Amino acid sequence: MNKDIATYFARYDVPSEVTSFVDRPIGHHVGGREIFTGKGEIDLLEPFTRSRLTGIANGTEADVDLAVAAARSALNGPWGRMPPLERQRLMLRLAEAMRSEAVLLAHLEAIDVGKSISEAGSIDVAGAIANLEYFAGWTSKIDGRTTNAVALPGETLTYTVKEPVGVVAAIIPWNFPLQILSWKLAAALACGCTVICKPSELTPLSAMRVAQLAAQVGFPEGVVNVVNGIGHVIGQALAAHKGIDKLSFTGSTPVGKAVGKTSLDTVKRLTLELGGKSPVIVTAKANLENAASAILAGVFLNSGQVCDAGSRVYAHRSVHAELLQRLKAGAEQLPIGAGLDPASRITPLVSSAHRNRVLNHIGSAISEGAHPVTGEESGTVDRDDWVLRPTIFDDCRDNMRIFREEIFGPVLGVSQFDDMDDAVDRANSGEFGLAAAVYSDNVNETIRLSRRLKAGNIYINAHGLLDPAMPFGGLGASGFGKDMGPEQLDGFLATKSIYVQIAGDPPLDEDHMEKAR
Ligand code: TXE
Repeated sequence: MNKDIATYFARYDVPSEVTSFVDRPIGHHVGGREIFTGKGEIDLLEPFTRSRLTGIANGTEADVDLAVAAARSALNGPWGRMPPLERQRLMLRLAEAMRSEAVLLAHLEAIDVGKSISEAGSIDVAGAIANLEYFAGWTSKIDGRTTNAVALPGETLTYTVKEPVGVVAAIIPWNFPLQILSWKLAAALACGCTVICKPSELTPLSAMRVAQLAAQVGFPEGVVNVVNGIGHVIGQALAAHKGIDKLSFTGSTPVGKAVGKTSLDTVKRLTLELGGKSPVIVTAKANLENAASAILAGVFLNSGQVCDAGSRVYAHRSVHAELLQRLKAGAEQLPIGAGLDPASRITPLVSSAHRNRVLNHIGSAISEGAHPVTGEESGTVDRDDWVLRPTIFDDCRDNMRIFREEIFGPVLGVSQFDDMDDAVDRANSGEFGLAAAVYSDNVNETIRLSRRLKAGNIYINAHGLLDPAMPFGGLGASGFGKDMGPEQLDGFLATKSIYVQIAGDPPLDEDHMEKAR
């Protein structure tokens, strides 16, 4: 093991099972076991030390073919024939296995993404388990319907059945690898599909562990597969593959569009959960103490690497100054440090390239005339690490990049408004529609605003709440289709309409037809 990693692990008493999990090459998980194929290895870096953690298999199209064959044969074999209640039991067993390995999984997220281990445990691991448990309950409740035909002559029986859509590819981003994996995996398994996951090449560890646990608790081989490798190789191969029936993607809007176009060539079902630039309206009637702390949590969680981050605040002129002062004070108190330090809230960004991308956005905000309030105010840092301090700009205008583009880092923009209609128009401007938040103690005002804001998820006096029973997904350039909630199930099901003509039915005579008219 690399010396820097060993020292880092020793400083935070990292359990031996974590060390043994990463102190070896990481392959793919196909057909119920780990395989080491592909073109060599990709270096996996730990974001706090910026040192090599391990190497992961650099998969090729041939590995995707292997995974598709394994997933198809499981679908046509034991998994396809398994009664729903048995599927439910397996899913619950997987959730239980994850619960008993919660410490390992939280460590894997913290060293892979660089995120706070406290958040990894309370949000990522807990959320992934809850999601599996919720969807396990759905396995036994997926029904078609019997309908009365309304225009057919004679006597018929008409009904629908819901079948698994087939082999599902899940392309997962690096910000919440375990949780977003669970969003796709749980619903797909509940519907009886088989799954090929492609984690981000930056963060493959937790997906590999979940696939191993699935094999250990008894999932038939080929039901849960993981193929590792570079996004534009493995992701594109999955999107183009004829043997895949459905693709569920979470990631950036440009890559989502490319993946979507490719997957249409083989007419796949598609879900796209893409970027956002979520507005936050703070009205004159807001409780500012609550608003400031929820806004800070909503934008600086996971060091700002959150798709529904509330990153552009519109504050009513009467509350703007006090809100800004509270945001500044709160941001400056957020503990900065290593992901493995349980006290840290702001931790390194996922990669050097991403840190530079975020810094570039900060530089643009400055050159476009936004007013720096706190954080990386100069737009340049002379440190080599990948940590950026929570940064706030005031006087942002809607045409600035900071108010138009997803930054995906610890950067918050603030602006003022006088007129509510104007605030709503400004909040609704832009291409995205993932989330929006409203802060007000006036219930009528919050309901009215929730109706007028264009976003898939609306938060009132809070930000970023997620529940397995609630669908998550966006409008506009934020994508389409839902993760979680019963709404997600349809994305993994094919509906078949069955018509039965009941034999011996006398043909309708003219008299009959006349009466019917
Ligand atoms: O995302 P990508 P990146 C946004 C965020 C961030 C920016 C860039 O703004 O700054 O995207 O991040 C796989 N065909 N979000 O470049 O590339 C990739 O391996 C098929 C928002 O890391 O979209 C990974 O598994 N797949 C977002 C996944 O796509 C491809 C979360 C997402 O990576 C591919 C992540 C290709 N050509 C980034 N290229 C959110 N909304 O949650 C890459 N991938």
